[in-house]
Amino acid sequence: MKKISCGLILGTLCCLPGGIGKTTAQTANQLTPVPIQAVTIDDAFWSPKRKVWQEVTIPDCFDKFENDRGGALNNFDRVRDGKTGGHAGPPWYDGLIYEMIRGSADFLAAHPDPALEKRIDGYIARIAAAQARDTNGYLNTWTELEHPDQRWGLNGGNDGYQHEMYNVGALCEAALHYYQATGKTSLLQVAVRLANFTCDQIGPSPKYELVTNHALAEEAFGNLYLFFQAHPEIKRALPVAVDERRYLELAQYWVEARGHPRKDQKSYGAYNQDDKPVFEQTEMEGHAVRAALLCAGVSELAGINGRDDYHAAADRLWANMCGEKMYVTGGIGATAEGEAFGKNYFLPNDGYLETCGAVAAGFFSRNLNLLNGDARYADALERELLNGALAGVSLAGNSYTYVNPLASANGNSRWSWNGCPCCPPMFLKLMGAMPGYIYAQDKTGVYVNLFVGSQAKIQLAGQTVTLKQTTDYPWNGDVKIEVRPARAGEFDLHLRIPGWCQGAVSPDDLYEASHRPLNGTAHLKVNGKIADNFEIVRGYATLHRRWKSGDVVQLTLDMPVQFIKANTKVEAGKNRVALMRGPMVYCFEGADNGAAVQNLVIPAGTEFTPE
Ligand code: FUB
Ligand code: ZN
Repeated sequence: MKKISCGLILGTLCCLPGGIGKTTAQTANQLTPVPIQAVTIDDAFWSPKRKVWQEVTIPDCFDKFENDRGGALNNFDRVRDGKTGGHAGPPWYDGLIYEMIRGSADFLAAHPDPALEKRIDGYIARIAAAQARDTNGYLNTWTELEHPDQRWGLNGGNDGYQHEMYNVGALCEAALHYYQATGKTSLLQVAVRLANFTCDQIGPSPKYELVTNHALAEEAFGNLYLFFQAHPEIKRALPVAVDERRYLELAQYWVEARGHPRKDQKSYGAYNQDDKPVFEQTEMEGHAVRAALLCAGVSELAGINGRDDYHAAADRLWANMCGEKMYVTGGIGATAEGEAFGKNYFLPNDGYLETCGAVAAGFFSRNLNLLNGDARYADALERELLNGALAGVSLAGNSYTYVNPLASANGNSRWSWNGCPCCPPMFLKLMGAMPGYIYAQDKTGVYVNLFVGSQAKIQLAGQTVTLKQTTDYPWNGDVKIEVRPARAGEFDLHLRIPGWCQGAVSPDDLYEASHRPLNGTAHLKVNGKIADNFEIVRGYATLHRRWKSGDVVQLTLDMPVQFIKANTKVEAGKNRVALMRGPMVYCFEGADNGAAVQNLVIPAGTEFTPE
């Protein structure tokens, strides 16, 4: 291996983060996603799983929601019919149905399924009928059925429990994703009516001064703004007025009013990331899902408003989450009490680690990857996709986890359904969205963030560039990318070099220091020849050349079995190692190891071989 200065290596990669910056509309290095609609997945690892999730998991969850405690969909019918009382499930059941629709919509976008689409259309008709009861478009079935005089938690209500803004946000996301999958605006109309009413009611005085009780709507309203900015024709075609700037203003209010006194709402303290202004927060605290979704929103909004205070808060909180409060699996939220983050480095092996936490952390990392154009955030996303979140659903696709401790001796196992079935919809949101996370782009190049067998058609520099990726990842590290521009042209191809495959890291980098530097290496060839003219920029091997159709890039990521040690400040990690190969964290199961699994000792010098 021949090293030269500034992290540039010939033949074999050894990456140092940092590098050349480019300026885009809002933030230097900002990337744009390549959407699901432009990507087709054909992959030995992911395709069979995605088939199970679409054909088994989605119907299984909808069936269970329909039948649980009187039925989540019946709540809408009861509102439509003017009934009172009898709400089934918790107040966030509306939101979970909307999340199911969002996740399903992304699967539909990749693989059309008329029966599933018809089923969702039926649900949308019931949701719209419930909304039609209220002249202002207000919709939150729990409040309407149980406490109609306590909207938004006012008049002695409990907004922390009612989840109204969470539900509104989930509705907006569902509507956008369903429109993008089907071209139908039925749910978008419902969402816009409720978003408009929310903007009428909530914000700086004289409106009700209320922040979200459970973050989610921050990012959703940011996305609603972006969508209508990009689609004025849809705005004009809707039978309801749209002023998208109001959605952005309210999303920003929800971020900026936290940690400040509000006339209509008591502070939720650290549990709801409300003890300090967001721009002064230095640690991820409180309910892990809420915290990570809030940060997903802050990072999304930073990409829209270009503001340094948003950007710095997102970067800082991510560094704390990944450097001091995250497990090797990507799990977050160590303590059952409050489903919350513990103190820095408090990472017991039987920690709580809700599936929703892994998903939310994945969304946060993904947004920072786009904001910063840096591969480390895609590493973190991949950690969730392949470990923290993936554990949440059985191979058969119809049983689920809520908590995912590293070690369990108490028969912790998957359930068929749960009193709070929040995790399966969150799982489907992440896995549904995954095809849109594989590639990204900026004005001059394409980024390969995930190694997934796939084909993408990307609009770049005035032409269509097709990339075809072939790989058996994560079981082996060979990735082949065929580059097919419509006509020969110059652009950059950026390939993520995963952190576990980087030979050198800076010891004072929090994230790297806690995810121990690994010694795997990566190798790169173009058209069969070892590449010697690339740079490592923000964790990507960047190839700049004049590409012609049929050019082939081969990336080989070594995958030795690695012993991972926790940061020495993690008490529970002392004298322990985790085993990883490539991006996968391995688990010893009682089924294979009997009682010995509680105290397995790996003799010095043990060599592992993959099987
Ligand atoms: O509050 C709604 C969901 O219930 C949260 O996201 C989960 O953590 C669970 O508390
Ligand atoms: Zn959950």
